Amino acid sequence: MTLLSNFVVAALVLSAFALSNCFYMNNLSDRITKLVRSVHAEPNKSIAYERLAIANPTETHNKPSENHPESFKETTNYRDDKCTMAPQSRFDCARDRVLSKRQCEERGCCYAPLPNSVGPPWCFYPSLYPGYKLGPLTPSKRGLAATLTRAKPSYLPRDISTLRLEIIEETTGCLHLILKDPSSQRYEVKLPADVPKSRADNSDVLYTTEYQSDPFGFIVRRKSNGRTIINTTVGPLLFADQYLQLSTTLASSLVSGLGEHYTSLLLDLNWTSLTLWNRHMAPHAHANLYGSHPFYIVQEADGLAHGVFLLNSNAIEVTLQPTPALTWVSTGGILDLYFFLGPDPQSVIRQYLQVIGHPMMPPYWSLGFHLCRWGYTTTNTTRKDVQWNDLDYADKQRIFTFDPRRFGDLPEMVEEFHRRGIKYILILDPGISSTSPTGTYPPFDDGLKRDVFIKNVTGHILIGKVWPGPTAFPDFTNPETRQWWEDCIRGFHSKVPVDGLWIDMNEPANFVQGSMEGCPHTDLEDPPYTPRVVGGELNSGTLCMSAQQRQSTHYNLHNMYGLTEAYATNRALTKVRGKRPFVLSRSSYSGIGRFSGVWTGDVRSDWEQLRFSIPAVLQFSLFGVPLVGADICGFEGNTTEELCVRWMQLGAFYPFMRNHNDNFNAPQEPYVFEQEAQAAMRSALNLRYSLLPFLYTLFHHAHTSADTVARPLFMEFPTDPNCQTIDRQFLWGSSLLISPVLEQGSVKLTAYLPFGIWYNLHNGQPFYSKGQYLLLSAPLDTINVHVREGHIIPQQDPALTTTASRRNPFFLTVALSAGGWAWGDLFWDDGDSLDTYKTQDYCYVIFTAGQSQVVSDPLMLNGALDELVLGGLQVFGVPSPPRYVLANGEKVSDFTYHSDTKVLTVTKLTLPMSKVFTVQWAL
Ligand code: MIG
Repeated sequence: MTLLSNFVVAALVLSAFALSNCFYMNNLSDRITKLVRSVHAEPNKSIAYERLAIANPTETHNKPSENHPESFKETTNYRDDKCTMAPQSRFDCARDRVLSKRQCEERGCCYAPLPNSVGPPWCFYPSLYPGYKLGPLTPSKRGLAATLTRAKPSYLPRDISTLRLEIIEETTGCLHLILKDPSSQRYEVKLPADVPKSRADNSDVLYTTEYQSDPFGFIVRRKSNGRTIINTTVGPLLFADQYLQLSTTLASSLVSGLGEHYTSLLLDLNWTSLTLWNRHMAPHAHANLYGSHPFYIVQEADGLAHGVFLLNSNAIEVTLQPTPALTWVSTGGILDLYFFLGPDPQSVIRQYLQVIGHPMMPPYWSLGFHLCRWGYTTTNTTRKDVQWNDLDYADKQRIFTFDPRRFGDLPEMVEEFHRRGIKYILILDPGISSTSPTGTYPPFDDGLKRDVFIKNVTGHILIGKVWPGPTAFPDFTNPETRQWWEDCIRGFHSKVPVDGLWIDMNEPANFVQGSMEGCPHTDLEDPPYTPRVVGGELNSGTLCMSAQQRQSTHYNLHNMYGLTEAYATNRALTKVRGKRPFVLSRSSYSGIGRFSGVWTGDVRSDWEQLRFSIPAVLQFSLFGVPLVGADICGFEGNTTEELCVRWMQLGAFYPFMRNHNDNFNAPQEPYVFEQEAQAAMRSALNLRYSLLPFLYTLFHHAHTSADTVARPLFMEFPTDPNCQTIDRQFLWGSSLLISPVLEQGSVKLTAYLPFGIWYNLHNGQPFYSKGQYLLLSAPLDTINVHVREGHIIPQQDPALTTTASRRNPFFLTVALSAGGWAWGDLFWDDGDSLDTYKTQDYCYVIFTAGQSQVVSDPLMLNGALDELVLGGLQVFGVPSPPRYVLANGEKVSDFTYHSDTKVLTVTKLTLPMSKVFTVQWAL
């Protein structure tokens, strides 16, 4: 089938990280007063804990609270009194190891066995477990600061008894709190490339803060309604060299984030734990996977939301309990916490992305259909169809080479692709073969000379083992490495002009534990506490923790390996090609969306993995990585025809759409299936291609305003309780609702339609929903897509490639609201140039419908749209047959009206897109 044998291509631009609404604090003393005041506010409502301190250090402590006389009762039976909290409110005092009753009590903790060994801990902290004491809060460079001291060290090795607390009001919605060791230079995360700094604005902050002085704890409330967002006084703050711990209550049980894991959109709070430690591991439950995103978002009761980001790249384990509450444990670094007050879910994500960076603008062609597999063993097989090559191309599996026999004409093949408007991408693994005879493999020789590889603790290059055999690993935190990487890419590109790069195995994955020589026995390899990780040890499946990188040890930097490689690759491609880069990474860390898309790794070809690919994609949306998708039809194992059809249908709505298959598996390219299946796949592809202008516009908004592309329903309908949990359906932007079949044998599905009119995109059939579930029919050739009333979707007639599609006439799908109104927009540029938003080389057109007409309003018109026309439109919800239709004032004859569906269709228009146009219908 020809459609599939062609890829995508197109035209223009990447732009700048134009962060909206940046604020700097303009009047620090005002701010400080406000902060201290907020601490004093509402004394009667203040926290019900002993020794509640307010920020003013002269304030007397121990003032009984009228509301909670209980908490101040002096009692001789200290232990018992402090151990009586409900089991679900216990915080584990023995999470680092199993403790006997005696050992538990030696820690000063409570011991109270329960019938079950799973669930609430038996050894738990008493209330007011001794900890740090807060000193006076004083103005600092950026906000307020204080010293925390503890009288006695905690039970942890190398406890740090003095901490510095810093509190910064970054913006009205973002509070930043840092806890670190003032006396030593501990590792702190540096995100590659600066994120434009936020500035505080003048309006009032959305939060109030309160501090408990002894033991130190803090509370963050939502100012508008007093709701507690964070309360860390429920458990101790622990801060030792290799163990940092902080507990907090949660405002509700509706928590999402903390990826990358194989979970539903809402996390399970029933005494579960999630480890963030990048690992080469096929997606399955209870395992740390490829990426780490220490960020969560909580849906509050009334549709408001907040988020929390712990900027820390060490191994992190998060424990969730039904209290509801959460405990962060990190094995190093500092506690660098951001609180985002929203107040709505999309604002939370915007605030998070102000800290980690907005996503890149992808090239237009990268939104087309990608076809790939491991096992296209020659250029001849690749030529059949594909646009990607896996490891097969490389000579002895070494990157930056190609096999002279099987891939000898790779350069010609790529040229040929380019002539046909097809793009070409290939895989790069970071491991650099270290055993080729000197002089035969420049990437290694040159890398040695330039000192770009990660070293072991004795200062020699660390050698691990990956596909090519023994390999060295580039240290992308070193600027020289990034230059060397760019040089390698430039050299290879001069022979094989790849259009994008696929960076795999960058957790980094290693087939031996640590290194070929093992690892030294140190506290880094075997810390006092190892979070629950696949393989049991931090260095399983990766490098030694003691390995040396420019910025720090691998122990601290491990989770950032993929991010730093993505940064280097993005930068290199930009320089080498001078066009908008496309990078796809497996491993990820907060902020990677600025440089790269992500795929969800080695999913199995089965129905469960199909279903869980939706929450996986949606979570990456929350993490600022909108360009994401799962391997369509599944990677591991053989697919079935039905599964592959359903997966192509859902995959047509992954922001990143790629069919990819494991080596030796049965083929799953669309053309291998029966006619009926092919037809279903073709129609899904046509649908996606017709929607590319809309999808591209959504990416523009993600890039410039940190909007989400694939969007959870709760984000768009936060006050609808039915939307809180939905992760079998999702939206594109705010207007397209996608309801795929996720079960074998099903030809219908129950889908939720939020309140309002939803039009079936295929035929305009309206459904007036009260906010209800509906049984939708979904034969094998159908994916249900609904357009939300009040929206206009810009589309184009689909063609075989994105390049060809982009030249076709546009058409508009106009979904009228009950009152007859609708709105939509289009961002358009050449699809491939750098920074078009910054350089203003783009077009931006707004479409409005109302009073029986659709009008375009081109707000920005720089190139690109010049030759293009509006070829037609379909208007959903036109109450009665129009007597005539006028385009720019002239009568048109090519229109039809269906009275059963109330759809008006106008065709054969040729209205220039670069001019204002009007289409009217007379009722
Ligand atoms: O050890 O390059 O997730 O997409 O096809 C497997 C071969 C290495 C893992 C990737 C997969 C890719 C495969 N790679």
